[in-house]
Amino acid sequence: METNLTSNKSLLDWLDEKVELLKPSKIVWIDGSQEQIEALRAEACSTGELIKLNEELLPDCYLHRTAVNDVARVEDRTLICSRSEKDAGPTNHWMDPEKAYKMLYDIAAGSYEGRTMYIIPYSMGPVGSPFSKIGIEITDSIYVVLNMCIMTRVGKKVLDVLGDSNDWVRGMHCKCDIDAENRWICQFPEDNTIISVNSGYGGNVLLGKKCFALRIASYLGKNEGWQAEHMLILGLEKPNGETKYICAAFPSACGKTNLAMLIPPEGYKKKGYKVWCVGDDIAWIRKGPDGRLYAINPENGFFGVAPGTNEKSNPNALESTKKGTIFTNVAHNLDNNTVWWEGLDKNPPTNAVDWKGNPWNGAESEEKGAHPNSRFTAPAVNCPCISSEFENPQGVPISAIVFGGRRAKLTPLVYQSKDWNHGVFVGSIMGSETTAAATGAVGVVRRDPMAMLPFCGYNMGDYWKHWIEIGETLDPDKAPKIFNVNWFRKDDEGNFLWPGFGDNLRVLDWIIDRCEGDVDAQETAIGYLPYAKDINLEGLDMTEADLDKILDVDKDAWEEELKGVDELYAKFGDTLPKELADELAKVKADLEK
Ligand code: OXD
Ligand code: MN
Repeated sequence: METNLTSNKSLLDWLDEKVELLKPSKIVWIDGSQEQIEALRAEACSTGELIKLNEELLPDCYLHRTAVNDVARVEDRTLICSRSEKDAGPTNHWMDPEKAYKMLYDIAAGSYEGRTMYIIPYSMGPVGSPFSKIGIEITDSIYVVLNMCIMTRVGKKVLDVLGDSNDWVRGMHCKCDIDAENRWICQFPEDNTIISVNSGYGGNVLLGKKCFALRIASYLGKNEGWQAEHMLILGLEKPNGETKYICAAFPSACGKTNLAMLIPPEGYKKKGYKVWCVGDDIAWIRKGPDGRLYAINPENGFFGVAPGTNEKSNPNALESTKKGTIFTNVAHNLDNNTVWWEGLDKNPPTNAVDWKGNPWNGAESEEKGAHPNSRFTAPAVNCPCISSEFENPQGVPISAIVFGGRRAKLTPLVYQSKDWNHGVFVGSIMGSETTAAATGAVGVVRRDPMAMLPFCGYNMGDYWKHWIEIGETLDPDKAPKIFNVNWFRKDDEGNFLWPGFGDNLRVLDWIIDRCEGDVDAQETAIGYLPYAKDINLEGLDMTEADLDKILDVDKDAWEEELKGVDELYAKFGDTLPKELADELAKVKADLEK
């Protein structure tokens, strides 16, 4: 065994067990040094696991292709293995932990033979911050190591902070044979443990991200009095230099990265508005000494959806991918050794290789060059609008929490909840059309409470209760105000009714004005809606009458929608918090008025 980087007994004992089980031919501790990263990149290129891209155009950037059967999260094979099935709740897939360990150990046994076991010590959150948590991931994939080195803070410094503590999340990843029939992503919240087998797709194997920072962390947060949420964090700087922070939860592939890095429309830019990105996917939130809620982004990079990212939709994300980035399942332009994806520009390469590894001519082919869920893994420091508070160990104070989904009909552009508990209700009834980020049908509406459906590590009824209890500890004047947005309303011909992207700042502007008490709103059964005159349309080819079309509350359609909520709530039985049942009854009664 290579020299240990720590003398932590709980860790060394755990590693001994895993070596015995997995039988690696070699063991490598990831120390976080640039030399080690370089050596691993070179090794991965020599085996074809990575392709080095054009050093002048894309310095330190690489391309990777996953197996064709392994391109997204697999929700039906993602299990919460709590001792009691009820603790996983009706919206998670559950397996008895004893049975799950046996199944997984049988699959994993001997699977590192002839391979190297990499030991990755990583911190979610700035190393040593009171918000942060430590994990150890073992893996037989260099791709995983190099992605973790971008997405998290990695290396010896993490072990130094860990010291002798037993408070760390155990993560075991085994590629095995990438066999879809034996693919499992298992969380054992009561054991601080994650086991992932037979996958090489980021969301299933970068264990710091969904598995730890959401599933395990949501459970830790419930027990320790804080929250782990599927939320971006952005700072909106006003012309007077003041910055207000907003957390926003949208389901996967619904534009969190775009909103987090938004470029203000011309008129706003001229006045001095700026948007600063603290995080694009995950927020850990806890009460600060002044009684307000503070959030950190536990990640250190962006694992963003490539298709649709371009100079117009998200120049900051595009810029973030220009160095030190790993691209996964995009098209490879052989003429200049760069990458391409649908929606990057109007000039697909003609001499290229598609995401499956086949020759591809973008001018002629009917097939896509990049997979719809192809990704870039980019260091956060590359982002031109990264917030000065990104590394702040105390986090940033939150003024507003925003929920949202992808809904062609029904949900207005924006509305505000009436108070905290009503806001929790608004989050709990979120529905969104499904995307390519998970396997399964795309474009069907499903209920996705707080965008946490695939990520809540325990019973969602208890999770809602936790939200309500957090609210009870907050002085209402200091609690963030809660909103819902929908950028995706369409007319009957399928055209979007709101321009989206940078123009979403117009809605954020209204949200902050509401938080400051600077603007009135109309009270409706579902919440407070803006008056059309209060959304700034300057520079847009849109009238107040156009806006009114997406600031409506259609009573019949909402009554239909609430039937879906009845069905969702009914699944929870006695774990449904009474407060939410009351909120639902109130909205129904108000719709009748
Ligand atoms: C993601 C996801 O990768 O939500 O962030 O799937
Ligand atoms: Mn996500």
